[in-house]
Amino acid sequence: MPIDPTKPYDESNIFAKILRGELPSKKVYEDEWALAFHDINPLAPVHILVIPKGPYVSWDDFSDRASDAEMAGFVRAVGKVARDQQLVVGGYRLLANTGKRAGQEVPHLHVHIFGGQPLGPMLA
Ligand code: D5M
Repeated sequence: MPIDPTKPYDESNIFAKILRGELPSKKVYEDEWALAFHDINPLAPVHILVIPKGPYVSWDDFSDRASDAEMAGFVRAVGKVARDQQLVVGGYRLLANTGKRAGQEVPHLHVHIFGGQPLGPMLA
């Protein structure tokens, strides 16, 4: 079910549980601001999700409420993960589904990193 953007942050969402260590993930990176792990249902040879550590429902919520330090830390983490995964030379794609029409399923902001193959004009 796509998320309902009118609802407050739900502490029981899957990514909140991963952040609290209550569910496992295939972690690739972690720092003060962000956690990155492999998507459970990869759509490309490299498909990683990067999430902020703070309780933000979506890109909309994050860009509205997060501090400058949280935003900078998160953006730097996304870039670092892509570099660490050797994606820069071949190229990669970032995607943040935001809200119902975009089909956002998990109500904790996540940026998808896709790479490892030619990606074409859009991923489904
Ligand atoms: O994408 C939500 C993404 O989250 C989707 O690609 C599957 C992924 N997902 C769901 N549960 C897990 C767990 N437990 N580990 C890793 N990845 C997961 P959206 O942009 O909301 O449509």
